[in-house]
Amino acid sequence: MKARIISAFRSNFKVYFEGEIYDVNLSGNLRHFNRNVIVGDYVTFNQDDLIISELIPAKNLLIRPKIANIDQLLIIMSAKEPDFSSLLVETFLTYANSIEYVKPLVVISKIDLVSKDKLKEITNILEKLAVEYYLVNNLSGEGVEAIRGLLKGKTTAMMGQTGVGKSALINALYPAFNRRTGEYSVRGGRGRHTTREVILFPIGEETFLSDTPGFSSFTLPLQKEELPLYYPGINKYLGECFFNDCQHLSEHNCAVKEAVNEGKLAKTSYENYQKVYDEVAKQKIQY
Ligand SMILES: Nc1nc2c(ncn2[C@@H]2O[C@H](COP(=O)(O)OP(=O)(O)OP(=O)(O)O)[C@@H](O)[C@H]2O)c(=O)[nH]1
Ligand SMILES: [Mg+2]
Ligand SMILES: [Zn+2]
Repeated sequence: MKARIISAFRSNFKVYFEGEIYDVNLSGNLRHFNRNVIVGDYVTFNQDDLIISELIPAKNLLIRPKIANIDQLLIIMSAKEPDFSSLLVETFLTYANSIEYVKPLVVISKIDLVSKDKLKEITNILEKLAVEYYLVNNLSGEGVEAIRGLLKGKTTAMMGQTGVGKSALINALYPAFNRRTGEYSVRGGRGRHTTREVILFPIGEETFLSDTPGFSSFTLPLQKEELPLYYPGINKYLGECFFNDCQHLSEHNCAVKEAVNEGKLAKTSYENYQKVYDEVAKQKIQY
């Protein structure tokens, strides 16, 4: 029977199958599987002995958050606490763009904590990146219905720093799940994460929503040469520069640099790109 892994904690797996949740184990012969079974995977399991016998190849697989077979990624970024960071949104979008069959959407949370002007500043950046975005206040519920409308028939995961309100958004959408949320702390950093495990909630026919742990830092599992393909706002100039493999750095006749000069691409986005490029170029260990 084809079931879906909705929780994977150590060697305890829960699968969802036709409206029921089962605690299942992996088959003793782990060599069946060429990788770890993770949340979102489809597996074959036997209802009599509750053993997973087969891992069905996934259409996509994210490393962080660790989840398989998603259709959409909600990139959650708060307007404040923690502060909005265009560098981080662009980094997360780059990651999402690098994964096949995933549609990235940006959700700006905590819009109640900033002025209208500050919010305008944020939305201006997102508009120049030509990304689909939504604005929410998870505490009042403002903007949350628009998110609900996106979920039907899809598997949606969340991605974002710790404390941006991923779990709070789930509570705003589905109070019954009663997710634990954490106080925002300026100290932030490691050890302050409230959600610790990826979990997938079945919320309707073929519809799943995932809560995920946040990060305090994120390294792109990409090579520098891949950035021009995936970096938001920049990837659309692919093939328009003088050099076919233009990295948009010191090359002449570069369409990206022209776009910056013409105001079509935000200067900050281009500067972020350069920063991310340098960082990715420096990193030795790849996932
Ligand atoms: N004012 C305001 N506070 C919010 C909003 N969304 C979340 N919060 C608060 O922000 C804090 C962190 O929210 P969480 O939902 O725990 O954040 P998270 O992204 O799940 O964090 P991790 O699980 O650590 O990754 C909590 O105190 C929430 O009540 C919002 O839209 N407005
Ligand atoms: Mg959480
Ligand atoms: Zn270029």
